[in-house]
Amino acid sequence: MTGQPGVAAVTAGPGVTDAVTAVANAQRAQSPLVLLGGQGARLLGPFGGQDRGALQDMDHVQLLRPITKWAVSVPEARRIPDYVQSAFRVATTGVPGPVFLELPLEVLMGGCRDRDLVEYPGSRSAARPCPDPRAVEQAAALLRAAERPLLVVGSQLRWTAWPEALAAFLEAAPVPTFLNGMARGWLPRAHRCHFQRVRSKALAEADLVLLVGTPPRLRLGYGEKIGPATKLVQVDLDGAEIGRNRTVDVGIVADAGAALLALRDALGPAACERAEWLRQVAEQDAAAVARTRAQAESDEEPVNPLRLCAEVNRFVDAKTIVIGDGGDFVATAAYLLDVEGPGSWMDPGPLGTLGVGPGYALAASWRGPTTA
Ligand SMILES: Cc1ncc(C[n+]2csc(CCOP(=O)(O)OP(=O)(O)O)c2C)c(N)n1
Repeated sequence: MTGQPGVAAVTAGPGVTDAVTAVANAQRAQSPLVLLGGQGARLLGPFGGQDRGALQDMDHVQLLRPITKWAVSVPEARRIPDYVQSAFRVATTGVPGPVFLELPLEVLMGGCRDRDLVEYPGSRSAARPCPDPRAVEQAAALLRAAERPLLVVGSQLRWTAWPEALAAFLEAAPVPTFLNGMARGWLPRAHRCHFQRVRSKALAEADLVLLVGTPPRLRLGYGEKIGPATKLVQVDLDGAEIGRNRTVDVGIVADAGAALLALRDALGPAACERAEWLRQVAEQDAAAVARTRAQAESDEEPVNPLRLCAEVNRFVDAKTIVIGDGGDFVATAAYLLDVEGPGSWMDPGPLGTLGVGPGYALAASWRGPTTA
């Protein structure tokens, strides 16, 4: 909610195992999280010792390693600041994600002299990965040549240092745009380029797709919803994601906002207005809304989910944070609710964990200044 890493502290053994689903959810959602876990005494003594059957003793690091960017046991008290700094650096650098720090009993209780503490001021850089200019030029050339370009922006936009980039890009290149995941709400519903209903049809009809901060996975039919002859420009924070599931014509490794601004600048005054194509998608979207109008106004019982969402939507404004927790219902709500602003939409994410709602609601109630 704040744009800063979440922090949780849990007891050894069952505390750590109870946190596993949440950590896995954060990993798939690319959310920064620092999990601090207890651990019994590693050294022989009155509190036991490693592998001697102490209460709550288990190998946490091995359990957490596949679902974190980094899982480690802090070896000595004087290095706690050093490891905590590294935990935050790893959680927030590149693709954000969860980190696990185990703190064994003697590390927590042993203490050390202040002058022995190891720490490094300035241990994190706020710099964001910016795109390779050659790739930007290639993408701009494709965009200039395209007759039916389409923009799909996903969750990585949440972490951009340039929150104004999406609107700025669309000023220069007003192309039909669909938002998913944590990018929902970043354009007002009434924005002339913003559509919600006909993504699959638009993907099939476009001759160029700009996929920004969202991989071609399940929601995009693993790339198959994009027509076979369609050109694809993919922007991702993680270069290893580019080309997954579908051939890519240009790959750009970068912060989503930085890439959009660089593309806008590369387009220059040769604006990419495609009025006829924009009108076509707008008409299809309006027709899709009209097709569901009867359900959105239906009095049937049990209540139609579209009707429920239409009623809830009357209470959604720029201050509302909507939390979707469920299966099909989340998809219905995503179609119908006019959320507005960064962080105004939260859903279970790619791991699809039911039950995230109460935790998300707690976070939403503590919402601090939004940094993105
Ligand atoms: C913790 C967890 N348990 C089980 C599932 C599997 N699952 C996915 S959707 C679903 C049904 C959800 O029903 P509901 O919350 O009523 O939402 P609906 O799909 O009916 O809108 C289940 C059990 C899951 N994703 N997460």
